[in-house]
Amino acid sequence: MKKALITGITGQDGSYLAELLLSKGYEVHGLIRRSSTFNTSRIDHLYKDPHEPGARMFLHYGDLSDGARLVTLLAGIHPDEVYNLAAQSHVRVSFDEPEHTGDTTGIGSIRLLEAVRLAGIQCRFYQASSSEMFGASPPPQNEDTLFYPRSPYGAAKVYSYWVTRNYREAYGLFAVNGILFNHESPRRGETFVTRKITRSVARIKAGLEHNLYMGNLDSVRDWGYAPEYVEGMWRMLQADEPRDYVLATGVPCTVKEFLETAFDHAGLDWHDHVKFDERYLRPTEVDSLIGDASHAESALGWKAGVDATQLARIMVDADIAALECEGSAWIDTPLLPAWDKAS
Ligand code: NAP
Ligand code: F7E
Repeated sequence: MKKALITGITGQDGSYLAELLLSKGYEVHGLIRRSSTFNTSRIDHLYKDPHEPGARMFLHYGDLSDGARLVTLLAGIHPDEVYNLAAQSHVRVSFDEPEHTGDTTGIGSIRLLEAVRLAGIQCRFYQASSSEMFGASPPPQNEDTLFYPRSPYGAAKVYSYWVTRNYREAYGLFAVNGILFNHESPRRGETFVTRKITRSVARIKAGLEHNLYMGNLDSVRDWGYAPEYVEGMWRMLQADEPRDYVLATGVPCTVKEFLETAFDHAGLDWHDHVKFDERYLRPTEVDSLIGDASHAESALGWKAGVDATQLARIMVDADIAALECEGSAWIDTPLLPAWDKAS
């Protein structure tokens, strides 16, 4: 049985990747942060008491800021594959917390790579690189496009990209960068724009809210469906040679177009509900990200199947269903926590 370690297992991608690897017969180990409330809601459905026979998912406390812990974990688990998905992943928040973002999204990766080296294990390593690294470089972007990050988050990801390549070249580690364009799902964090929109559509439809406050509606993104992207991550680690790959749909969509599709799908007109709030603008914006994933298609046989229009409908349906299921306890909670004004 193959063993995998996933950092960021409690996040959107970590939860789908854990599902995929369990379905393929892996033993899955996940790094989770200690928090004062439960933070495992995305993976609770996968969890079995480890005392029971057949349990194949094991969670370990740890943090990318704690290098010694990473060494002891790797030495204890001896994984065949390590997926480094943990990060402070919110671009707007990275302007508020640039040092923390550098420490986790950037230096965290070299702590993990160094832990692999110090633990002396043979494993394959996946680094969650991002289209945000391309920043101001014009589209279409592929593996050869110059990096021009436009945020502390993008800059931290560029650092992680290069140390991953360096460990491949310096130590012969099978280490790859998946350069993933935006990918979303009903499990997307509530402060990323797609989920913010679809969650709000559900609440407006239910009569719980009237207005949605947004920033820049003109930026162009290439939005795909997260479950398909974790399949691409896995394929990168099964390849014969370590290589970096872009995963994207190649289909551009503005924030405004996503809004329009999501509101239309619920029979609403976004013009009646969407208001501008400058606090959602970023000091520097990434105007246009449109990926060219042809290398992933030819070498890995990976191709995105769901585009932004289908995605918006999937997410609106899921948020409407969640609202109907969860009843009044959930309905009474505000759209965003009162302290979360940045995203
Ligand atoms: P996400 O939902 O924000 O999940 C981030 C995960 O990292 C969570 O499990 C979080 O734990 C964990 N984490 C944060 N700081 C940590 C730390 N210091 N130590 C250990 N764990 C920590 O992100 P995602 O959308 O799944 O994305 C996965 C990865 O891909 C991230 O590295 C992201 O930057 C990158 N990426 C994402 C996209 C996208 O469109 N989704 C595109 C390109 C690249 P808690 O649950 O405790 O907060
Ligand atoms: O913003 C605009 C905003 O926060 C998308 C992360 O997964 O993908 C993600 O980063 C666009 C931006 O994602 C609001 O200005 C307008 O142009 O959903 P987002 P992101 O910044 O593209 C990359 C690939 C990653 O790697 C990251 O980890 O939407 N926008 N109004 C808004 N964005 C937010 N969040 N909230 C608004 O109200």
